[in-house]
Amino acid sequence: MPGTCVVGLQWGDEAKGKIVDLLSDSHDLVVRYNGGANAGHTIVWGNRTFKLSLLPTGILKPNILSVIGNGVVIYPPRLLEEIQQLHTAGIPVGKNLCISNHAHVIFPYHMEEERCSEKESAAAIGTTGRGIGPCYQDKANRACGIRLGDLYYPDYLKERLNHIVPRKNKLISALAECTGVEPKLFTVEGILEEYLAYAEQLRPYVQDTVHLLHNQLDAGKKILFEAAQGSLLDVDHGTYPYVTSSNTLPSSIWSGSGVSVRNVDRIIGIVKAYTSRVGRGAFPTELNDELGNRIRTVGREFGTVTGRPRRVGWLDAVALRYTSMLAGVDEITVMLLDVLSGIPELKICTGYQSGNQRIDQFPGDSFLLETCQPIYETLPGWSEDLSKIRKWKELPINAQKYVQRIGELLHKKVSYVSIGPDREQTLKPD
Ligand code: 2SA
Ligand code: MG
Repeated sequence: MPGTCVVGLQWGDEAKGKIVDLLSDSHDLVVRYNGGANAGHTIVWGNRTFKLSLLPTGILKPNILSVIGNGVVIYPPRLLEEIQQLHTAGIPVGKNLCISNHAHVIFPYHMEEERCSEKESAAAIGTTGRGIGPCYQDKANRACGIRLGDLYYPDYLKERLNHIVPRKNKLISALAECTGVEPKLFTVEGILEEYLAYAEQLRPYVQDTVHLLHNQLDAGKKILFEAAQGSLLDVDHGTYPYVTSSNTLPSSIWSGSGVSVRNVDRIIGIVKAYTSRVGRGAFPTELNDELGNRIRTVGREFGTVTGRPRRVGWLDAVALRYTSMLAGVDEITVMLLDVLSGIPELKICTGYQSGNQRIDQFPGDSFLLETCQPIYETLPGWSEDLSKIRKWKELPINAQKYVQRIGELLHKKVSYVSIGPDREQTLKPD
């Protein structure tokens, strides 16, 4: 039974959560395969709003099995907080949540390592400060990585921490010396006690998710894979080094969940009607003016996790052609179209100028992207409020044309257009 993947085609925050929520009705499982508590999904459910970082979007529905795959990095206190938040709202989390025993664990020393490295450093990436980079670094390095399943073997865990914590304290002190911050150091006993307690609370959910997922596939169940962050933040293909530390493209479904991508026959690329980015790095279509401020305010473009104002700009079709190719998307959805209402003229970047050269292919190097000036195509805007519209044909003709142009530029079918957070504010182009 084939599955589906939902992936953001920009720098994250494309409103993937809304589409995952919609599609989850026709799937049996929702699976996260990358990232950690750096992700932030805002899900509007009836008159309630939930902000989730680690839990898959499917968690609001008890009949859906929500799985956190081995490719995700887990900060246990945050995960427990999210579970508690749902319990308090009357949404129980029980057998509908499974977490891979092979997912790597984020410890407080990871966050401290990141803080001491990022602080006022010229090499800062502008991270979310959630320990994501240092944890993936330890996973690849092997000497200091700890997986969720390891927490259930206290003697082994203690032995590992005896080796890791002194190293981390030295590393943190050295980084702090470079960046001039006051370091915070750790003890094995403190961490051991804290994490053994988390392990007990997480015990009902932790298991071998690889066999679980394959058993579900054998039973004919349908899986929806939910990518975190956006394709331009992919550690291999994104705007390196201003990327996250995981592969955000659907390519990492295989490694991050243990399910072959042969089980995925529909890949949906999520595109925001404009562009946003958080953190440092080149952004050719960025609007550093009043219009940018207006889009940020109307689109509520502030980080779900950190509250940081997001940088905003025009839609970049050069970047989108690159990511839709890399992600192998079959179709796209255009989100937050309503935010552009009232802007007399809209621009779409269709090429770059670098020196006296025109560039039509997205340069996968951040330092080359820095040199690119956008070449724009201008389209007429619309003034109408879109929020009450329920049918594609009722959209102002210029809004329809804007969406159709995005589809044309990417050579992709637009399967949904979103004009607000509610489910009813989702239109299907004819
Ligand atoms: P990290 O923390 O190591 O993954 O940061 C590396 C870069 O990746 C960016 N990044 C993000 N960009 C947009 N949205 C993200 N999630 C949150 C949200 C962000 C927030 O949904 O709003 O609350 O600030 C996210 N996560 C990582 C990050 O900005 C760095 O550029
Ligand atoms: Mg987000």
